[in-house]
Amino acid sequence: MAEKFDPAEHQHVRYNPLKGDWVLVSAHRMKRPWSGQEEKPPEEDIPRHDPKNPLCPRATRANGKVNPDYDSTFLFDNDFPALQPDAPDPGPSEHPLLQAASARGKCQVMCFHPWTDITLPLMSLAEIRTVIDRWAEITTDLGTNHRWVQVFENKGAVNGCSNPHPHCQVWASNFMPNEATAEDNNQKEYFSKHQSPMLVDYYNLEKEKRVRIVVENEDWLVVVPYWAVWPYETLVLPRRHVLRLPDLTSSERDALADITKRLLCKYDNLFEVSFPYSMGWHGAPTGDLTDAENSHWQLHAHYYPPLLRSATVKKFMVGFEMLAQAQRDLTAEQAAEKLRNLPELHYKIKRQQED
Ligand code: H2U
Ligand code: ZN
Repeated sequence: MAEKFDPAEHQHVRYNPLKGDWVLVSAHRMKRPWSGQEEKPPEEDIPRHDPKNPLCPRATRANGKVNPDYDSTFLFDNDFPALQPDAPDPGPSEHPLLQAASARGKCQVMCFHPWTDITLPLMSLAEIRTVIDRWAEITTDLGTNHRWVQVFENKGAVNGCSNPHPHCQVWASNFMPNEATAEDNNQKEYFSKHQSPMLVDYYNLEKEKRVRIVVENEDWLVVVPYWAVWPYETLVLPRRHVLRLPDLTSSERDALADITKRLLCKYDNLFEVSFPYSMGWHGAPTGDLTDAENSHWQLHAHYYPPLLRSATVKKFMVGFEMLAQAQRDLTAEQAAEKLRNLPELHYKIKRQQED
């Protein structure tokens, strides 16, 4: 008789309906020993205020401008923008193999808090709510004349973040980036087949199955998606069908602050370090596409953390992943269970309470 399939033991591929690609799941690989590269754990003794850090209140930035003495969030134009509003057009392509197109846009940076030694999970719910309101405002503002407004946070040195001060970036572009285009096409196709938005159906499915849930409240659900690539990747989904961040109601924003704090405390508690990740929001396109048919879209956030085994061993996306297909070493269900079972009280607060 053939052996019964066990996803935690038997390798298989899973389909990512948002991106339209596949991931190889080979959970038994976690058993192999590791003698490869180890990263430095994140720095613990960051000063609260560093006058030499260009993101701090009153500090001087690279362009010579002095930051205000801000006491909440602080938004400024990136001094080294990858997208500028006025780049000249490359003109018609001379050959189908040498295609270029115009790229215009705007890049901003938003500090979450005046303190350098704080991160989102350690901020109060009111402070996180302010960050959410700013994200929505920036989306509205830059969305008036850009097709795509990408709000993202790059956290942790292991993840390429250049500055420990809590902040996010916003890159707004006159074109749809690749990830946005793939999600747009795939959600559109699903909607035309099923007459229902993909991620609204997915929310309901995960609420019912209950095997990949990390945290939930009345308005939000966080899961390790069935098709996750990064070891502890999560997907943040609203209960209601919502196209973009500015469409969230006040109570949905409060609930988002709650779910964000709970998720990020769990992340930090996993290896008892400030957990590195890249996160970002995806919603319906904006600019001249704002009034297009967008009902196939559902607002969501992705968290892509690179750590795998410990605070110092990350997942390398090299070799087979680069040349063939993404691969993961534990199942989405195993990762969700691990995160779900972690306490929601931040380890630093717990330590303070014990002292
Ligand atoms: P990251 O650590 O996520 O790269 O964010 C820091 C951003 O802040 C980065 O994009 C900008 C950098 O260009 N920055 C300024 O705009 N001015 C400065 O004086 C320092 C950093
Ligand atoms: Zn997405």
